[in-house]
Amino acid sequence: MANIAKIFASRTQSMLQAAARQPQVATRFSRSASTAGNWEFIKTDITGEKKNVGVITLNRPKALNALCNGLMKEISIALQQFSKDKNIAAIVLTGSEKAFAAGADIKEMLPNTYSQCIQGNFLNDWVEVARTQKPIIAAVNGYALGGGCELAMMCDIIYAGDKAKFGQPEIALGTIPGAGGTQRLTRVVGKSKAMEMCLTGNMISAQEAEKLGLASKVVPADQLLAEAIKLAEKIGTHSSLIVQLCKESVNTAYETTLQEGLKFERRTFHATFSTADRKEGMTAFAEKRPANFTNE
Ligand code: DAK
Repeated sequence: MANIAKIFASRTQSMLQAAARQPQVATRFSRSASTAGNWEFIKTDITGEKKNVGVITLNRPKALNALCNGLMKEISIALQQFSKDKNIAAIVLTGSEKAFAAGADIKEMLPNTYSQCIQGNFLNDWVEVARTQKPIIAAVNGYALGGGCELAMMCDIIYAGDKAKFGQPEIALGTIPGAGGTQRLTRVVGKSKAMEMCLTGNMISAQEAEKLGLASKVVPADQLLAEAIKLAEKIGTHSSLIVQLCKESVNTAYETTLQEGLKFERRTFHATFSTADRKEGMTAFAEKRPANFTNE
């Protein structure tokens, strides 16, 4: 009990501090967003009717968007920029029609030794995706293999194009998944299916991914990005402060016991009663009008 209360108090405090810092950071970011375009491995865009959806497109077509260090660094920077932009409500991460990402870059990894992996903090930029506080939707067309599948699972929601393929083929390379394939996948699809995928390297279809709960929706490939942006816009109609709290609460389900998670959820629910947006949301309902959230 004391433990969960402590976790909650420190998370809430850091969230409130982050929220308090946001306006100044956002002003700085609006400039850097407009200069975004100097990327080598990705493209970024701000879209949606209210220009509140950030899109990151992996753009390394010759290597099927293999996730080299440079690409992961750029994703990490783009996410930090979108995080600091107070106008961005949600982020969409996507690839090409042939590949979301065919995994970490095998040729780049090939010469690494054990001591280099440990001492060089190997693949450190990968942590940024799961650390991002705003919702991230993975829009997956084509291959999402190895690190590509893991990258999608670090996002909050996966939409899949109807020809998408998910898999953890590391076993065939003489290694094992290293960015969540044995952990996040197992929590989502259960032990038997995760074992089967990780031990055989076999791919599953978009339809199977949806059936297993790995993807929340399958749409025709050519409509995938539009559908993902529509979803991001829907999320963007709500209070971004409350969306952030809600995301954190759902994620807590993966990281703690049921009792601790329920306690965290209840305390977070109570915390919404200290916000202007909770009051506005309920007032708007009672007055039969749309809510006008201020993210406070
Ligand atoms: N890395 C480097 N290059 C790749 C690549 C990859 N993962 N996947 C494809 N490519 C390159 C190919 O080498 C080829 O390049 P060129 O030969 O033309 O120069 C080009 O992309 C086109 O590929 P193919 O010719 O193979 O295309 P196909 O349509 O015939 O086949 C395929 C598509 C996706 C089935 C095939 O390319 C394939 O099997 N790719 C490898 C998939 C794979 O094994 N992925 C897992 C990689 S290991 C960690 C974080 C992450 C990871 C680990 C730790 N930490 C944070 C610690 C992740 C590890 C992995 O992902």
